[in-house]
Amino acid sequence: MSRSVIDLLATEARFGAQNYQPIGVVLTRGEGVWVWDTEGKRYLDCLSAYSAVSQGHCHPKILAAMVEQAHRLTLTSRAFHNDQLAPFYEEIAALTGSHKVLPMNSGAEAVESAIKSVRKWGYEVKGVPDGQAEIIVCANNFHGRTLGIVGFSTDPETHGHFGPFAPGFRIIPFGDATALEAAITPNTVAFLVEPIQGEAGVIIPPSGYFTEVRELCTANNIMLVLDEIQTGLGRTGKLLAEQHEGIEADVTLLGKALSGGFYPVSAVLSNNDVLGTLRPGQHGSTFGGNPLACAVARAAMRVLVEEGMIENAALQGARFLDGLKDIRANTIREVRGRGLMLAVELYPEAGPARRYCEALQGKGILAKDTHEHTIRIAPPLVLTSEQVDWALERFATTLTQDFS
Ligand code: IF1
Repeated sequence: MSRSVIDLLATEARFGAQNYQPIGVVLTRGEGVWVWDTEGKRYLDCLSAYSAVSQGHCHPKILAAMVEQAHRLTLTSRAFHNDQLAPFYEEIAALTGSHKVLPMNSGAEAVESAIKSVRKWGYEVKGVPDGQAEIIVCANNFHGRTLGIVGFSTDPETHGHFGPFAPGFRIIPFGDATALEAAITPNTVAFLVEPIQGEAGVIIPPSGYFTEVRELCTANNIMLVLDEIQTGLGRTGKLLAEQHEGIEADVTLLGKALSGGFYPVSAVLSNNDVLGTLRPGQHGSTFGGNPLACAVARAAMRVLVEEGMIENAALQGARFLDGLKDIRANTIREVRGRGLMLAVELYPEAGPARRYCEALQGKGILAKDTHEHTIRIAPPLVLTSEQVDWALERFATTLTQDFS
């Protein structure tokens, strides 16, 4: 007999580091937009593992590619070549219009690798004095959990008691091009920013912001590094969120959906200059660029395009956003979103967002609160109109529910 939910939760609590506080559901199976708990109850997944499962749970073509590759060859290290790396480079470069690719595993590793690369570019190409490179970042950023990254987080939960931290970062408000201009010095090598701030609560910058950012970066010879780990690969209804403003980053970071949720795969994409500064022995990863990761990522990118998931994200995202905006509830302060990256911000008086997420769980929807008062909605990009309408009915009844 399988173990009870109570037993599983108690065992997790006993042995595990308590760095998460999950909603009380134990999942055991997934298919497309749906997941099932150990008791057989079905839920619409409105988190998609923080946008990593954009292609839908257990996508059959990604699964087939993974199994096929796992039977053949999984890991060689980069000490030797493997026959999946070249096609992976070729396909990701063609898809994104990039010149150079650095394969890593987690999103945070891609961010760290970008920081190292733009600093090196700053010293070797731009001519910044050694050890003086500055990188500009935004308040309320979220770029991952490693020490280099949490050191420039403005969220006390994220960086508190983890110091001391590395210097070399300047923090400016998000969405304010004037602040960027004022923060630039001759030693600035890069501006690292999310196109839409995810963890901050799906914060969309004012229109025209990234056009100005692009101009400032170009005028001052600064690398624009866009962290598209969450926004990239169709999530916002375009392949890359930068396309909403018709700009191009110098360095683009991808992760999460790059593997469709099967395996941690991330990548730094750049123009020739930035990644071009890395020489043998100066950076690496045991698992980065391994044949299993490459085969999985190739399939994940292929199905995203072939099955029209990017267009579908735009279409269903608009339907979902309109539907949320139509909900008349005095709990709702604001509804935001682009593509299938959506958020409902509640009035503080409505109580914690987690309570609403738990109520949604009861109705067969899994969503995640962020920052006390915001419900984040990010379903797989394979969602249908019927499923959007099904979800909207449940959001409407939950958001108008009286919890007092
Ligand atoms: C956690 C949020 C999502 C990211 C961006 C890099 C990374 C992430 C823009 C690092 C990761 C995650 C990780 C997860 C919570 C989460 C998240 F709530 F923080 F905002 F997705 F919505 N850049 N995001 O969003 O990627 O190293 O994790 O692969 O609990 O830390 P990673």
